[in-house]
Amino acid sequence: MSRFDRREFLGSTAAAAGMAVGALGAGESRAARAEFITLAVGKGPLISARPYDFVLDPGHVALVCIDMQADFSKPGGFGASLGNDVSLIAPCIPVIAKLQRAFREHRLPVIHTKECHRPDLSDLPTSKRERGHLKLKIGDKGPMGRILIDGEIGSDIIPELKPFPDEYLLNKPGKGAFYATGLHEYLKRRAITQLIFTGATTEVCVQTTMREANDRGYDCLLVEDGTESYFPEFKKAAIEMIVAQGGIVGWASTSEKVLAAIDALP
Ligand code: C5J
Repeated sequence: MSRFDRREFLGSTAAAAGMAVGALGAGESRAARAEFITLAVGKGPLISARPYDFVLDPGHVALVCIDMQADFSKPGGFGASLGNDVSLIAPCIPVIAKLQRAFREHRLPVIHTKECHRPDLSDLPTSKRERGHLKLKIGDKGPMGRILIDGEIGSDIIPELKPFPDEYLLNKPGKGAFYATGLHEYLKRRAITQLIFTGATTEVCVQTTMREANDRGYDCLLVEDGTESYFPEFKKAAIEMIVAQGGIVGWASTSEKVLAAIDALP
């Protein structure tokens, strides 16, 4: 999205900015109106981050919690069927819980994703089902129900991070949360332009979704202690890839710094 398109994007969606536009005269050019919107919505507390500070825009930010499902963090699920030590996901759980509390306290949106498939497997490509020659494949019955199938215990978000009834919970058949979902439309309708990322696993679904979001014009920040991988070295590398080259995919910071900025909000 070009700089001008981005302004158009903000201009077309920003509810708060709509009030700002109202302050402009009817004769103002579209470009002037867009510039005014950018200034109007671009202010907020700074999050100390890499590669440089991130300006939090409280009217247009959401917390995104990727795939915090039993299937990825508890024994007997998809993560375990792939041969992973799922206990490695545990450290990010209390961190995400804290961030969720802070966002809810400030009435900021919290979004949850679940990687899962329909019970009839109609949204599961054969390539995904067959990959890895696993003993327990997607759709097979495991100790937490059918692996990675919507409605089964394994595919549920873990109780510690259970979505509130009014929060957006989306099912995604792929690694990225924008593929075959209504996420982009949901965010545009709500004028959300900044995404604070948490979840599992860092270099698969979190990074894929961040890249998809980045290409769609969102400013993305990854909370380093709010995400985990089965491979600590992949987590580290993914974070470096995100912030390299001037933040080619986005920003990275810690929950402490994000919480400090949220706490500074009125
Ligand atoms: C994986 C995910 N690792 N949520 N999914 O297959 O990262």
